[in-house]
Amino acid sequence: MIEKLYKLICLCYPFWYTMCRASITGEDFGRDRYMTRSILIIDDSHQVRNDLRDALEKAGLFDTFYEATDGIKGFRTMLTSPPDLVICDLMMPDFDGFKFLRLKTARHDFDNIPVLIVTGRDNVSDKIRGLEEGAQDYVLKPFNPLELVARVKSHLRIKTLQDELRSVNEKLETLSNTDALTELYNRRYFMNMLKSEFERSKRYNRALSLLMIDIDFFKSINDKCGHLAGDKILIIVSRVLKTGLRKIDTCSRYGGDEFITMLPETDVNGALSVANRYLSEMHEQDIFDFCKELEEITLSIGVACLPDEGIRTMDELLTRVDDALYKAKNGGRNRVAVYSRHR
Ligand code: GH3
Ligand code: MG
Repeated sequence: MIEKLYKLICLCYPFWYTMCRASITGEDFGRDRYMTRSILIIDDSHQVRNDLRDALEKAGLFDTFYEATDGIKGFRTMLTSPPDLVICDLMMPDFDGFKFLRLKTARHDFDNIPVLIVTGRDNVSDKIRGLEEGAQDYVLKPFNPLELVARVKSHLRIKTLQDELRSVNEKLETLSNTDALTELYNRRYFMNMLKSEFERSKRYNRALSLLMIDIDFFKSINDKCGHLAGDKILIIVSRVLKTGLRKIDTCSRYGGDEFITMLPETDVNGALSVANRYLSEMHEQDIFDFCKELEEITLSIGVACLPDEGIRTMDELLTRVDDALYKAKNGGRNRVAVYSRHR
């Protein structure tokens, strides 16, 4: 509940701040931001395109103007240069505004681009249809330039807020999946990824390997060199663990000084080569600068792999990789051990 409230405050803050700033300073909210904006005007009449452009240029709202003479040409322009706003006529000879709206609505990456219809057709059913097909607003020809500019400003203002919301959401999502100290994925994210990879591997009998990695004697590293040095070592280990992995691999901080790497489409030989690379890379790390009492940091690594008929659930796979890690620890540390049913 508290976490939800916190997220809500984080999400609303940019809106609240921008609104308050505008009302306190009397600043024309968003005017500066409009300066690097682009607009696409779709109309078969050269005269109307010019009039629209004139009105908007005078208001200084956009610095790039794209023009198209029908809906399909407009859509093609949008694909190569997505604008901040579209003004679109309804009735055009080859490809009308309704068809344009349908194409645009099918592309979710264009959801944040508002469309303002400017048309001579003053009947209610066309207005309703245009709005239902995805337009945000409606202006009749001959248009009043001041009204047009006011409406465009209003839609740009909403777009700015929506863009800010989207960016805050993306940042929140990244934060909620990331371990703050090491910037690796956190355990929650890892478990979600493992769930789907485990299902895929079981269903299609594909190889899947897990590496559970634990720093040797980390507690005594903290004791000897201090907690800050311990944190730096966690960061160094994380860098080693994620370097050289493929895009489909996932490495995360599992908790404390424990890490886990998932290698889809990788059998035991592939997993062993990654694990041995980890050991030798750790051997190369220079930690003298922040922990003079230590000669080197070593890791113990457990490996468990699918397909394995003895493993039916994801938890069983995690238990096996944990068993393998303990085998590596008990075997003397600074080594790799593979889970085997025949111990
Ligand atoms: P072993 O070789 O058996 O793994 O011994 P160990 O000392 O590494 O194992 P143990 O689990 O006893 O110690 C883990 C330590 O990691 C204890 C805890 O204080 C420390 N630790 C956990 N999280 C952090 C952290 O974020 N920063 C630092 N500096 N230390 C941490
Ligand atoms: Mg440890």
